[in-house]
Amino acid sequence: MNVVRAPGRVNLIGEHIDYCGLPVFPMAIGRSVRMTFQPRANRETRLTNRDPRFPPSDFTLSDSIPPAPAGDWSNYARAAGQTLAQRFPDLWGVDALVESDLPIAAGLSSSSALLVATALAILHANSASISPLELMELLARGERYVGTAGGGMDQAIILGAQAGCASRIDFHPLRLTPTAVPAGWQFIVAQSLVHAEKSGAARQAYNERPRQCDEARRLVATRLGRPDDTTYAALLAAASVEELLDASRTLSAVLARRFRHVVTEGTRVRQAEAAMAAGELTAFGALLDASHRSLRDDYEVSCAELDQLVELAREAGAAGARLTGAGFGGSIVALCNVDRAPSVLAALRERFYAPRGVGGGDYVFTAEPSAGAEVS
Ligand code: NG1
Repeated sequence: MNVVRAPGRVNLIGEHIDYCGLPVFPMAIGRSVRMTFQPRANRETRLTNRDPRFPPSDFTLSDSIPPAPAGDWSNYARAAGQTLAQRFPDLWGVDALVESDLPIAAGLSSSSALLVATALAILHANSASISPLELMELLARGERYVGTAGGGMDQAIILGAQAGCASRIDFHPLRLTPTAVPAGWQFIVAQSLVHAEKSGAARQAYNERPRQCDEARRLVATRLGRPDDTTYAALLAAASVEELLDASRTLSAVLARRFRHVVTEGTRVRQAEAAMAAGELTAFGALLDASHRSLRDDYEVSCAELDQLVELAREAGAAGARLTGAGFGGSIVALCNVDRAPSVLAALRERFYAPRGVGGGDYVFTAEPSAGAEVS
């Protein structure tokens, strides 16, 4: 028997810009998906889950695995199986038992953690090897099997995180650059209790955003007389943020807002990485706040519960807070000095969870920068 542990992640800053090819700045957290597995001598894969909400599921590894009905948990494992079978033709399957202490649909990437865990179990069981960067890219494309048009952040950080660090992830080409999280900093995650089910209702709203960003980029590039700039990175290299925002005035109001989020969030990622390296907690917190406002007002992916949590965290002494992950529900991440963490946690329990009758629940917790996935 072997065990693979694939952590969840909290994105610190750089939200909804990975699919625009711009750098993001997440860290892996201590909570994870654990998969105990053993090889089979045929192409079947049989999954069971300790959580009774997720019934057993079987599939045959092939380069075209039929999906289970939309929303079925096994689709993330099927995505991993199909993706690997396309890359390695003769893989055998595994018997696997899944356990997790990662909340579901909470913006902490439980789904990508399951996908990564399945992929590592199948690779290990077959003694198949592949470079980490190739696997990250393969699995980022592979997760689109479930119907979301996501970027590559989650698979990259789940596989490539370093303990004690957040990582800047650059795309095209993919690379990870770690920065140590200062000892006195404490990140806190608080769930909004609104499920952000990307395989369900949030999918359409999520997928609409990459399309809008693409259209906005194309129109601005044309307007600037640079129709061959086919990426945000090229546009940002060619013009200042001010020039880009000026050129975006001709867009529809919605596209101009989406565009403004992408280019300003890109700037905040660089500033946040520098603030962390310099140990400037107040500056990092202010960037979290600015990111939240941008996601709420320009990108329109927040909701009343997330906004309230962000406010409460700040009132309780956090240096800053923002929604994290795709939004539409899910969680916030707040940053505070480690001494302040108990009072921020207590304030959120008392003022957000207790009035909803779940004050004693496990909905708010500290997030420690953790290592990426591993097989033991
Ligand atoms: P979550 O929070 O797991 O729904 C999604 C995308 C990311 C990124 C974020 C928003 C997937 C697997 N993940 O994350 O690539 O775009 O939204 O920043 O689609």
